[in-house]
This record gives sequence, structure tokens and C-alpha cells, in this order.
Amino acid sequence: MSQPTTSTHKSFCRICSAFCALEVDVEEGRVQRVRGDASDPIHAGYICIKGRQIPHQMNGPERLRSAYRRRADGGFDAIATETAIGEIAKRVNAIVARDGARAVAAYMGTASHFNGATNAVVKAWLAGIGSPGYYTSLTIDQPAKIVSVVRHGLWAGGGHSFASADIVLSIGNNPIVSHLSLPGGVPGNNPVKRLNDEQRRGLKIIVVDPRRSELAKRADLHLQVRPGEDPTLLAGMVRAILAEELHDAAFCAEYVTGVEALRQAVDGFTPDYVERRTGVAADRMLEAARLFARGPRGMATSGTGPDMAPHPNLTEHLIISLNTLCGRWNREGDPIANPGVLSPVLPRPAQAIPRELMPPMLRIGGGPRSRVRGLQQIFGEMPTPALADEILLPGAGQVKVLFTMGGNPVAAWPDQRKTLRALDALELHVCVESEWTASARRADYVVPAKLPLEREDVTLFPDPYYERPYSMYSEAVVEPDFDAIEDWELFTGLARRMGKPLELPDGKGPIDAASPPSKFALMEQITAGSRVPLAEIRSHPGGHVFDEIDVRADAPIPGVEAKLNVAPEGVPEELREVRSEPVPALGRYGDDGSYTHLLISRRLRHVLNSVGQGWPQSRRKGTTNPAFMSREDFEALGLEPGEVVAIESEHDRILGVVEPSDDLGPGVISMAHAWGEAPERDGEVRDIGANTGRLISTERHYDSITGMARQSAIPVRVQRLEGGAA
Ligand SMILES: Nc1nc2c(c(=O)[nH]1)N[C@H]1C(S)=C(S)[C@@H](COP(=O)(O)OP(=O)(O)OC[C@H]3O[C@@H](n4cnc5c(=O)[nH]c(N)nc54)[C@H](O)[C@@H]3O)O[C@H]1N2
Ligand SMILES: Nc1nc2c(c(=O)[nH]1)N[C@H]1C(S)=C(S)[C@@H](COP(=O)(O)OP(=O)(O)OC[C@H]3O[C@@H](n4cnc5c(=O)[nH]c(N)nc54)[C@H](O)[C@@H]3O)O[C@H]1N2
Ligand code: SF4
Ligand SMILES: [Mo]
Repeated sequence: MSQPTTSTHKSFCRICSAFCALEVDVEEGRVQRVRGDASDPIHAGYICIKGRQIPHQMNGPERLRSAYRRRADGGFDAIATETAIGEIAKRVNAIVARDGARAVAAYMGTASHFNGATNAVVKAWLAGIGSPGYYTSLTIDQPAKIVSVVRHGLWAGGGHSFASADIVLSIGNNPIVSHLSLPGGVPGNNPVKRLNDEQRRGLKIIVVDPRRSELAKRADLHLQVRPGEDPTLLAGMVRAILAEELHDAAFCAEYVTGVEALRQAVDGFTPDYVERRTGVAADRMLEAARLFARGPRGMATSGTGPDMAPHPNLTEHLIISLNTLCGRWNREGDPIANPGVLSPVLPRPAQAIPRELMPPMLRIGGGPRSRVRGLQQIFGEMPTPALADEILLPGAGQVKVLFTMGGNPVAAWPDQRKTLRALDALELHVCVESEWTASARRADYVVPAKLPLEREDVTLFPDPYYERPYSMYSEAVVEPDFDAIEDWELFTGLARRMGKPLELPDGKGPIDAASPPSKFALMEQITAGSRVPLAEIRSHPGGHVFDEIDVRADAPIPGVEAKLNVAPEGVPEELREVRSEPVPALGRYGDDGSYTHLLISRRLRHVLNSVGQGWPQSRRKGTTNPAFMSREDFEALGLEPGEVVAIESEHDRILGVVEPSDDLGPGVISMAHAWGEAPERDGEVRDIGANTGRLISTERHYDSITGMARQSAIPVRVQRLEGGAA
């Protein structure tokens, strides 16, 4: 008997944005095993439980191995992918001819961002047919981060690096589980090791989180803020820093405007008031403010927690303002730890740059507006919280065709019931997928996607977030044995059949749909002008740090005059609005005060949003998204661990499996999102989880700039079910 031939390849995981470096064992054309690449300079062998299941994701029974077309009776017929693309092109053509191009929209979910070519080609295709309907998961995630930069201003020289920090203030993020890196914060790449290394060096970390998160457990100071009260806590910290003159007065004098206006606007956020409203003792808040201000180096950063709670733009503005007030931006000559390997070479002066010189993405408004709630394009995208409305609202501009790319609307969009109505109302819904998800089962066409190890690619998405100038190029490690395509190939295929031009955004030039470029050529075009040419990155097998890149903040550009603004229009007003809100009484939440708990978002290590919920090793960690509650709440409500309860918001109702947690105070429920199915399957909650998105209204509580709905700190109440467990 001959032994199977095994070969080992270097590549990288693309399930989450950490893009961990892998060694992949291939036997007979199939990926058999993956492990972390111990020789990788930044990942050093680290991978997580999701990455270890890549062979299952690729070869397991859930894998979508054909294109499918929905029949009239709701079943699906397997068809060739080329046939599917041809039929989709005909139907899109007919709908555009009848209703105009605005009838066509694409929703770019999490997985779409992890293919370096997809977003650019989809933008090119939409532009080619003349549709503004580009929607992404960004506008149901952390759009407030971009709003805050646009309003406050961009410091072109960048901020302090994590490796050089004395202090990090981490507000509502948990990179130990999420592996999400944000500039200056605890990195998502090998996070525990990186945190340990720097803490040993002397780094201090302050965590603001209603939950004693994995990161909070390692913090020097944990402020267990009440959900949604970050604006008050941070306004209190700004007030203290200014009152005690702990800010960097020299930096502020030279580069910052609005300090006096901000000082006045936060005046009402006294330590007593902050304590009463946030639940954080005044002396702990003051200790945090002083510790952060002392620095001298280190950034305040945040994650999804406060950006999903009320007043996200204000929260993010106060975070960026803390950095500015304390002068945490690079000065002329300071090293820029990672200027980006794949990013274009741009001047990095140590100065604020005016709005008109900011990258085109940093823009609010412009282009066609949304038809609902007065919403607008932001960052050149249409707001995803309005997409279900755009599908349901009749009239000119109604969306009738949706391409769901690497996303799962039923699981992830706010207001699940409205989402389901919208998906049912579509004339044509195409899902490019690797599995039969709740959304794919409702689509008209399902097109099988190549998974990461079947794709050549480069570390484009995380490029600016690495701590050092790192990148990796990977060939496709295996070829699928069925007609899967890369997501973007659907659009080169459609453009060819529809005779539409494809012009890449940001002046990256045309692509010829009649003879589409290779992935490498396409990636070269997309990354044209990058600091390191793609071919050079490819010449290094495995991950590589380009240590020769030594970029320092430049001298200010003569004639360019701009200041960072800590009190732009809207901010003092919103601070006054927050200050005049009644202090929510504990256990009396919601517009009528009849809701007892606040439900907050969180992430679970063994899944990525809805991805992996069916995978065997992940299922051993749990088959539901528990509703975690404090032991006090268990006692007060007489709950049993593992009991099924009803969780009701002002908007809707779900069932949830309660579990006690020592990491939460009373009155808080912590639950992961993107679980569960349509309401008729609620009875299966122990096996498929519960959809927290259903509890969210996109119309009652939303941010007027981005449309972002209140996805955390949601008022809810808990009801025991008749006869106990469902
Ligand atoms: N394992 C895993 N990794 C993931 C994901 C996943 O589902 N699983 N999802 C990926 C995605 S899409 C994203 S966007 C990133 C997100 O990355 P992170 O933002 O780091 O996500 P979380 O781990 O949910 O951390 C958010 C924290 O905010 C806290 N929080 C909730 N509400 C509030 C509040 O009102 N105020 C404050 N201060 N804190 C609050 C929560 O308790 C939680 O600890 O993670 C990505 N990585
Ligand atoms: N209530 C509440 N709602 C939330 C959040 C929350 O915290 N609370 N978080 C929000 C956030 S931050 C986000 S980012 C969204 C996430 O929303 P989505 O991105 O819409 O949801 P995912 O579950 O990540 O969907 C990813 C899909 O891509 C598929 N997939 C995997 N690999 C590939 C591939 O290579 N190609 C293709 N075509 N498909 C692939 C997977 O099978 C999966 O179905 O949810 C948001 N919704
Ligand atoms: S943290 Fe896990 S899922 Fe994310 S890239 Fe690394 S191995 Fe993949
Ligand atoms: Mo996200």
C-alpha cells in the first residue's frame, strides 16, 4: 500500500481579521491539518479553536459544494456555477431595464473583507451599472470611529504604538477573544503573549467594560461601567484632566482648538454625578483619569461595546479627544511603528490635516441619500441599518436585487423580523457562501465560494493594524474539486455578460471583464503604489517583517494649516443632551421604565459571528449563545442555570438559555449576536441559539449620522416560562 503524499505549505487563516500564519498539511489535494506557523515573526505559532477547524470548514458536510437555484416549491436544484451566473445576469439586466440601477444592492459581510479583491471589484461593478447600493457590515459595527476622525480631524503622523506605551485605556473591546487590533491598543495577533510581554516591561492597562472580560481580568484597573454610560464616564475623565491641568498644554496650544468649549461642555460631569450615573466610584474614575494622563505615552482605544451602545459618536469623540488632550500623537521625527506595507506611500507629517486633504473614505454624506430616516451615505457607503427598509419601501429606488457577499443578514442585521420580511420581498437574492446559512436558505441563487486556503491572497485587510510592517503573500494551497469561485469572480462574470465596464475605485484603473486578470495581476492593480511591491512580498515565503522600513513623522507641510478640534459642531450639543437626560434608575430602563435589565453584546471565542456554530469542536464549547447573568440576578429571579427564559425588549422577544457569571453585576445580560434562526425555530434555542438582533429596533433608537441602531445596552426584561424550561 502506498503512503499518501503529504506536502506542507505556508499560508494564513482568514476567518477573522488576525490572519494568523499557518502551516498547512495537504494530502491528496485536500487540507488535512493546520497549525500555527511557529517561525512566523508576529504570530509565533498562535492560532485559535476556529482556525484549527479549517479542515472541517473546507471538507466537512456543511460545505456548499455546488451552485443552487430555488424552485417555485422552495426547494433547490443544483446547477453549474456558470449557468447560475448567466441566469443572474439576465435577471439583473431585466430588473435594471425596468426599475433603474438603484434596484440593485450588495451587502458586503465580514468574510468579503478578508478577500483582498472582493470589495474593489464589487464597487467597480456597481459603479459600472450606475448603482450606489454598496452596503457593508461596517455600518452595523463601529462607524462611529470614522465619524469621530472626520469631525475631530486626522493627525497624519499617527499615534503612539502599543510597544512604546506606558498606559493603554481600553474601552469595550476584548482582543483576547476577538483578536481585533486597533491602533495603539492591545494587538489581536497573539494577544495574550503581547500583553504579557508589555506588562512585564511596565505597561499599565485600564479597562472600561460592564463585564469583567478576559482583558479586564488582566487589567491594572477595571472600571465596571454601567452599560451605555461611557459618554458620562469619559466626559468625567476629560473634566478631571482639564480641571487638574494634567493635559499636554503645549501640544494643545499649538495644535488643538475647542479646548475651552469642551471644558465648558463637560463641566456638569462632576465626579459625584459620574459615580451616580455610571456606577464607577468617583475615586476610581479619578485614578483612571490621572493614570491615563500621566502616561507619558499610550492611547485610549475602544471596540464594539461603546460603539453599539447609545451616543456612539460622542463616545468615540471623547476617546479621540483624550488622546489629543494628552498629546498622544507622534511629533516630528518620531518613528511610525507600522506605516503599512501595502498602503500607499503618503506624506506623514506631524500635523493635523484639513478635511479636504483627508483620504476620500473619510467623508460623511455626498452622493445619493438613503430614502429612510433622513440617512445618508457615509464613507462612500449606504447605511446597512436602512437596507431592509430600502427593500421594503415601494417607489423609485426600491431595492429589488441583493447580493449577499460573505455575510449573513438573518443572523446579523438589526431587527431580524424586518430583515426576514425584506429578504422575502426581494425579487432576486444571490448569496455567495461556503455553507447553507439561514440567509442562503432564503436566497434565489446560492453560489459556492472558494475558502481562504483555496485562494491566492495577501494580508491586505489587517495591513495598517499590525504593530510592525508585516505582511504575507500566499498562493492557493489547494483547488476545490467543484466549481467554486472567488466572490469577485461573480462580478467579472456578470460584467462580461452584461457588457458593463469595470473601473476599480480610487483611480486603480479598468479591468477587462472579457478576459479577467489573474488574482495576482488584480491584486497588483489594487495595491498599486504600495510601499512594498506585491512581487517583493511574494518573494518572501511565509510572513515577513520589513524591518528596513523606517518611517518617521515628517515636518509639517508648509502652508497646510489645520487644527484638531475637540469641540466640533454637534459634540457640545450632544454632551448637553446627555447631561440633561434623567439618570436611569437601576432596574427601570426603557422609555417607560418597565425594563429591568440591559443586554450587552460580546463575542465568543469558538465562533466568528455566525461562522462555526455548526462545527464539531465549536459545538463542544456550546451549542447556544448563553444569556449570562449575575448570581444575584439568578437568586432574585429564582432562575436555574441552563433554564430557558423569555427575553423581551421594547421591540420584540427571544428565548435564551441563562447561565450564571461572576463577571457581571446585577441588571446586566451579556449575550453574543448572530445566533439563532427565524422565530418559528425559537423552540430549538438550546441547539441553535437565540437571535439578539431581533430585540433591536432600527427606528426607535438610532444614530442620526450613521443610522447605527442601539445594538448594546438594550433595555430588556426576563420572564420565566410556564413550567420552566421550554
Ligand atoms: N472569537 C470571535 N472573534 C471575533 C468575532 C466573534 O464573533 N468571535 N467577531 C469579529 C467582529 S465582527 C468584530 S467587529 C470584532 C469586535 O471586537 P471587540 O470589540 O473586541 O469585541 P468584543 O469581544 O465583543 O468586545 C466588546 C466588549 O464590549 C463590552 N461592552 C458591551 N457593551 C458595552 C458598553 O456599553 N460599554 C462598554 N464600555 N463596554 C461594553 C463587552 O462586554 C465586551 O467585552 O471581533 C471580531 N472577532
Ligand atoms: N445584536 C448585534 N448584532 C450585531 C453585532 C452585535 O454585536 N450585536 N455585531 C455586528 C458586527 S460587528 C458585524 S461585523 C456583523 C456581522 O455580520 P455578517 O458579516 O453579515 O455575519 P457573519 O456571520 O460574519 O457572516 C459571514 C458569512 O460568510 C460566510 N463565509 C465564510 N467564508 C467565506 C468566504 O470566503 N466567502 C464567502 N462568500 N462567504 C464566506 C460564512 O459562512 C458566513 O455565513 O454583525 C453585526 N450584528
Ligand atoms: S484568531 Fe483564530 S480565527 Fe482569527 S485568524 Fe487566528 S486562527 Fe483564524
Ligand atoms: Mo464586526
